[in-house]
Order: sequence, then C-alpha cells, then structure tokens
Amino acid sequence: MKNQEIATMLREIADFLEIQEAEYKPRAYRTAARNIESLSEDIEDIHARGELEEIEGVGESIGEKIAEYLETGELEYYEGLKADLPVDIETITSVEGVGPKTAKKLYLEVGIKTLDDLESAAEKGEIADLEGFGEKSQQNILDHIERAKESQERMLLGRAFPIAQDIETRLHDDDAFDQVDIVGSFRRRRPTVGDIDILATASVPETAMERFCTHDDVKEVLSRGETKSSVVVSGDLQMDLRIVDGTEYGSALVYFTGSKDHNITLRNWAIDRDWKLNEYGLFDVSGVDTEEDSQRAGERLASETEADVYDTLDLAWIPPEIREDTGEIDAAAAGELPDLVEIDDVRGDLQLHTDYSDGSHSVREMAEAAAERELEYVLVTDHGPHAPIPSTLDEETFEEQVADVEAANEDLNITVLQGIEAEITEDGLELPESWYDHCDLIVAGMHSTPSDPTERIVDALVESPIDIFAHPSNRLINEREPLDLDTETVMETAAEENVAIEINAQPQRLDLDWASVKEYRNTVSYVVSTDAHTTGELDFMHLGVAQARRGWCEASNVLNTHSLDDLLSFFE
Ligand code: DGT
Ligand code: CA
Ligand code: CA
Ligand code: ZN
Repeated sequence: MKNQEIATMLREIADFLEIQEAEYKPRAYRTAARNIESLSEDIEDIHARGELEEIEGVGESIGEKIAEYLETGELEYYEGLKADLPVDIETITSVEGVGPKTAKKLYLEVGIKTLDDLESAAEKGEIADLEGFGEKSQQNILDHIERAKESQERMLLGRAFPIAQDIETRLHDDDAFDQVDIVGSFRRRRPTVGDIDILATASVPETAMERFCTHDDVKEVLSRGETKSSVVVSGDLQMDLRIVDGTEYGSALVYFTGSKDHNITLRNWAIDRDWKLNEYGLFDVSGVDTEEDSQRAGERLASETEADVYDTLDLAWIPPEIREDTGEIDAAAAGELPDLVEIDDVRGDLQLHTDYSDGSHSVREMAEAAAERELEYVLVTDHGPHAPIPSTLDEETFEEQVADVEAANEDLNITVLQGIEAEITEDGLELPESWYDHCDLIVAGMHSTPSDPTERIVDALVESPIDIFAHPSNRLINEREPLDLDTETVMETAAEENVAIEINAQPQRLDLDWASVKEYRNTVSYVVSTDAHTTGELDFMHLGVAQARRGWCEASNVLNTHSLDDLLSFFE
C-alpha cells in the first residue's frame, strides 16, 4: 500500500510550494495528504478503478500527479522541485520552529541539506551568525533536534496502522502462510512504533519467506534468513517476520508481543515456581541439571496457545494493551483485571470539525458518515473565536451552523448536538453570551503555550461552563512537547467542576496520554473523541479506544459509551 508514501510526497510538495509563496496550493496539497492518509482503502485500487479524483481534496491536478507516480514510480514535477532545492525538507521542517522558508535560507546560506547538517552547523555556532537568527534560535534548534531525530525512528501508530493491516491481510490471504499475527508494540498499541513485528506459521517456511521478501511494496531487504527476515516497505516502515513452529506459537506470541518489562516479570513469575518461560514454551525444569542449556530443556507445560501459557501460570489472559509491567500480572493473578472498554461500546463522538472551521466536510456529511459507523450521536465542535487557526466561527457563521444542525436532526438517523471547541485564553473562553444557549455541550482546549498553563486552565475550568477539556497537554507526538502542566491539579479541578477529560484519538495527539489516563481513571470521567477533520478520520476512534485500554479503562470510565440521555445527565 503506497498511501503513506504518497501522502509524504504531497506534504513535501506543499513545503516546496510554501517556499515559492504559492497561495492556496500548499494548503490544497496538505489537505489531500491528510485525506489519503486516513483512507482505509489502498490508493492503487482506487486508481485502478479510475477514481482518484473522488478522494476528498484530490482534484484533477493532484489526481494526475498521483497517477503518474503510481504508474511510473516517479513524479517529474516533484523531482523538479527537489532538483531546485535539494534539501530533505520534511525531515528538516520536523524540527520545531523550522518552517519551509527557514529551511531554504539555511540551505542557501549554510548549505544545510539534512538533519545532521543542521545539527553540526548549530553546534559550530554557524546559525547564530545568520541574519534573522541569533543565539536564541540556534539554541532552540539544538533543543528540538533530538526529538526530530527520534521522530525519524518511530512512526505514529495511526500512520503505521493502514500499512501494517494491509500486509497482515495479504499474508492471511496467502496460501503459503497459516497463522499470522502482528505482535510487538503495534499489538500493544503503543502511540509510536519502532518497527512492525510479524509472527507466522507456515508449512513451507522458505516459500513464505520468499513471498514476504519479494512483494511489490518491499523497498529494501535488510536481512533474509530461513525463519527471520527484515524488510523496509513503502512508507519507510521496517517489518520483521518470524516464522515459528505451530506447537510453540502461543509462547512465541507472548514473547514477541512484549513488552520487554512484562516478559521479564512474567519470566520471574515462572522462575518462582521452578519453571522456565521463553519463546519456545513454558517448561518444568525442577528435575533438570542446571548446567543443561537447551532452550527446550525440561517438561513442556504449555506453548501452543497464548491462553494456555497464561492459564498454566495461573494467570488470566492479559490483553496486549496493558502488558507494560504496571501491575497487570498481579491483577491477573488476583482475578482483578479490568474489563477493558471496546470499540463496539462507543456510541458517540464528541469532537469533530466541519467546513465551518478547518474541517473538509459539511455538517451533514460528517453526521451521515458517523451514522454509517453506527454512532448514535455526534457533537459538532468547530473552532470558536481566538483559536490560532485561519478560519473560526463568527456570529454569522455560528447562526448558519445552528440552522444546519437543526436541519440535519430533522431527517438523519443520528442525533447531532451543537457544540464548539472554545479557545482557553488569558481571559477565559470569551464567547458571545448567546452561544451558550445554543450549545448542548462546550468543549474547550488550549492551542497556545503560555508560561502559566495550569493557572489558565484551572481558572477556565472553574469560571466557564466547560463540559469537556480537550487534548489536555496539547502535545503533538514527535513534533511538539506537551504543556508543562500540573496534571494532578488540572484533573482534580476537572473532577470538582464536573468536566470530562478528553482522550483525543488523532494519531499525533493521543492526549491525555495513556499513563495519565491510568493514573487518573478513578478521579475523572473520560470521553474518547476523534477530533475528525474529515469523514475518514472518524475511523480514528479505535486509536483513542486503544489508549483508553492502555490506561486500564472500562466502559464505565468513558462517557461516550453511554446512551445520549445518560451522557447529557452527567453534565447537568
Ligand atoms: P518498538 O519496536 O521499539 O516499537 O518496540 P517493541 O516492543 O515492538 O520491541 P522490539 O521490536 O524490539 O521487540 C519485539 C518484542 O520482542 C518486544 O516487545 C519483546 C520482545 N523482546 C525483544 N527483545 C527482548 C529482550 O531482550 N528481552 C525480552 N524479554 N523480550 C524481548
Ligand atoms: Ca517492534
Ligand atoms: Ca523488531
Ligand atoms: Zn483542537
């Protein structure tokens, strides 16, 4: 699947166009990239049907470029832009504070092409001397370069998802493979993944390996062996495949799912019982000479299924999302594992944007798409005044939206609630008084980085009629640090003020982060919201639910698993 690869290319084109000060075009390319990234379908299949231009945000011009790239493996227009400015633009602009225009200047004046060039120039003090830069911006670059480097190594879960799922489906459908599972951090749904680990069984492992390593999507084979191979696929994602014996599949699943810390604690749990646990099985080694170093020494107690392994260890089966060694093994022993929330428990989505602010679709289109996903209610939350984005609601457009929402409620099979994503400013929400009457619920978020974020947020929670506090830390994974918040104070205030805390499902947010979700799950109530800006992004819900699961949440911890009446009565 080349969706991610194409989205990245379109973003680079947008950067180049921004440097040329092209109007509108950069935004058009970014919107197209965003829509392509959230497609669940393979863009090559869409192209095969001749339907590229039916993708939202893809018109004739972008459509033709995608077609050229898919058909020839290259896009002349893009190659031309790169030849004019031979800079690794996406990587350099991933440093917080470095935009496309800065990147151009750094290239023209210092010859910086790569992240490494940028780092060594900053270390040598060459950047401070440039006009318009100075010591402070040089230090800023140094401060943020580490994060940018890490972001090259770890892909967002939501970006890796379609790529990984596509490969999993392909291997499942391939006769050469029997069982196939994605394991590692992907199975645990960590917010970012270093690589994708795949575990499989196959009657003829050589044939399975051959199929895996020679597929069209493989860009590079890093290593190839009889039972283990590593490749890099389209989108620059590394994939490891391990083929194991079917009789040892369960213990291999446990081992390669991890986390490493979970495995260590589990292995010690086995050792305490005179057993040995490894990727080959669970063995009773009480009668075995300690000098014997065979991995399979002793009497095999379990290994075929994961359930067998945990069961034999006298543990309940532990969902992969909570295998992080934060108390799950003791809970499994005591029969006290949480009954984790599931995607099918979710009945509504409480943050989404429309074309009244920075979304791509109308109120009606978003509501219809939510109804197709069997949701019972949605809250429309376009950006209110003072949000630092180009298009926000004003008195006129808000009135229009209220009318649209009413009209949608007349004939759609879903309840559309009127909301807003209000900006938390120095002076609270600053909304026109009449808007409060029109809104069923008010979502508030902060999209700035003041020096006193906790104070501002706490004041707003206390003084304004906020129902849901959105993406609390305002982090962008791999891009922007979280706010320096006193999270405990914010959570306690939210609880006192009856404000729900959002778990935002956007791949780059996943905010509130899962560790805090776990810590405060008995203090506050959560909502999981997609913050969708397109109809396709409504499918991000599963990413948010996965983070709620990592935070040990049951359905009762998540308000949008409730019926509409129960949800609204919480906020009364
Ligand atoms: P990643 O790829 O950095 O996002 O994280 P993981 O968790 O997928 O780690 P990875 O790909 O290095 O290894 C996959 C799994 O294999 C890992 O979750 C647990 C297991 N594993 C790897 N190395 C070790 C180890 O040294 N000790 C133990 N007990 N397990 C390991
Ligand atoms: Ca991995
Ligand atoms: Ca790996
Ligand atoms: Zn927002």
